[in-house]
Amino acid sequence: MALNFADIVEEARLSARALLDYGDHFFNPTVRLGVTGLSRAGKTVFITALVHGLTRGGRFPVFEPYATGRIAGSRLEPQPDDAVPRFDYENHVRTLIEARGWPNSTVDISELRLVIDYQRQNGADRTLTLDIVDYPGEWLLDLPLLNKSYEQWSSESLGLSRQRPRAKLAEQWHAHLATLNAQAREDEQAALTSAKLFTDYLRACRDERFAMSLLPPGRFLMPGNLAGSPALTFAPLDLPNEGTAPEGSLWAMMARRYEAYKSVVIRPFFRDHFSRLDRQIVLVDALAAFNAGPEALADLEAALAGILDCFRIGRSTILSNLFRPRIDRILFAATKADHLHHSSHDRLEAVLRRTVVKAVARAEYTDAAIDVVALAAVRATREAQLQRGREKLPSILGTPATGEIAGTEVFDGNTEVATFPGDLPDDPEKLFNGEAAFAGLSSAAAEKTDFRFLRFRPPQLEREGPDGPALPHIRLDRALQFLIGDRLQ
Ligand SMILES: Nc1nc2c(ncn2[C@@H]2O[C@H](COP(=O)(O)OP(=O)(O)OP(=O)(O)O)[C@@H](O)[C@H]2O)c(=O)[nH]1
Ligand SMILES: [Mg+2]
Repeated sequence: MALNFADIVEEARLSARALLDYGDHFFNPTVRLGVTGLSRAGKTVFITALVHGLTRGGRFPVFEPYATGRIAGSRLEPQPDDAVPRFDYENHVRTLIEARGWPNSTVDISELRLVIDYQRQNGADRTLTLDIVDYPGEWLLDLPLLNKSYEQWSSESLGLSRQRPRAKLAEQWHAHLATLNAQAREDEQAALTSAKLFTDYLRACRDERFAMSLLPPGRFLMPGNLAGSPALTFAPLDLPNEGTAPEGSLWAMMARRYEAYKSVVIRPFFRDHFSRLDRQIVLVDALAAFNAGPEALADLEAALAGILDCFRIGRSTILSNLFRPRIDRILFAATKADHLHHSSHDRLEAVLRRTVVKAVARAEYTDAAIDVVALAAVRATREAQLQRGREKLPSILGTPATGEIAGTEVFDGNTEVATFPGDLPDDPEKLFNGEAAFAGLSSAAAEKTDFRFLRFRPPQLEREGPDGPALPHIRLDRALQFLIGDRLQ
């Protein structure tokens, strides 16, 4: 690919940054861990539970350096980047443990530095600095746009919006689009209306009934301080297959703004954050897709392929080999596994593995090690057997959050109930066999769906030991072992 001027400037900046980081890492071994996932995937809860476990004596039998007693202690220290908000750890812990509530939604990037004192296997004392970076998965899914022209993006987005169940949600935007002539003079009002209707369509796709994942550009749904700016005031147009945008046309205006989005939003994210990560965990709320239906699961698969593409894109396109992204381990984690009986945990993992394996096969190559886990950063449930007629159903016990509904019952947030959330099939392939594979909210009434996952409150904890209560979890230690176990040898 020929480098343009923007890329060359970018390369110079990246090089300077990489040299600084290199010097730093040399004297002070550091792992920069990216934690990402689409909104509500469980990023904040994951980081809070991980840090709480490491600093306050969690139970991590599968995290080898910890289980064998080689970790002497972990503590928080001021983070290295002054311009990035600090992850609000203390508040999140208080909410989880004292208020038994889930932390509020977070929309920006944030960072936290954890320093781990440990003993090497040969007996020497060392420290490892773990910089944890929490950023929205929506930003990650923007990276592929770096390699796409406005025309390509336009035609792909339109194609997607004509498929089920998106087409129905895109009706208003499509109707407006049909009134536009891309070659006509540029028109601010047309751009504004188009961008608004396009954003409404993206928002409708994200609704829990549909739970679509692949919705770039990410900032359209979380604009932050860019709300209303031209870099966010564009939308796809129905364009001819050939030709270029006439000067002064609506087409040219949209294309210009699309390019502005790349330089104002995507490139800085790539340079300042993504390119500096060493390890990555991608949190996936597969249960939201099961709730919604087979189309949501197919969409999730496409989004995971898109995410893998990002890691490959980082390597193969922008800039020289020397300063390309250095992520060498990627963990895909299905979160909230505590909504399922343990007999289904391996099956949840199998579903995610099936999804990721296909995506890996499609990505031309990534030289990072990839693994998959089903986990619950905070386990909000216990297990029980429900007797229904002669059948014993593997169920879970928990306190549904205030206002959660099951059938005709509305929960008050204090009553513990046993529920049967639905069984995952032995063979994950069965879930992917087309539209009729299972019934979800996108096509069936709530009482007719195959899966129903209630939202539970965080667990009631017993106080124990000098460090206070440990948060129960599922397989969080396995995630830790894969993500940093090798750096603590
Ligand atoms: N039972 C259970 N629920 C969880 C767990 N992790 C997350 N949740 C639920 O998922 C919701 C979202 O979790 P967050 O950690 O806030 O997700 P996030 O990815 O940070 O979301 P945004 O900040 O909105 O992007 C929480 O409010 C909980 O309801 C878990 O381990 N167990
Ligand atoms: Mg969050």
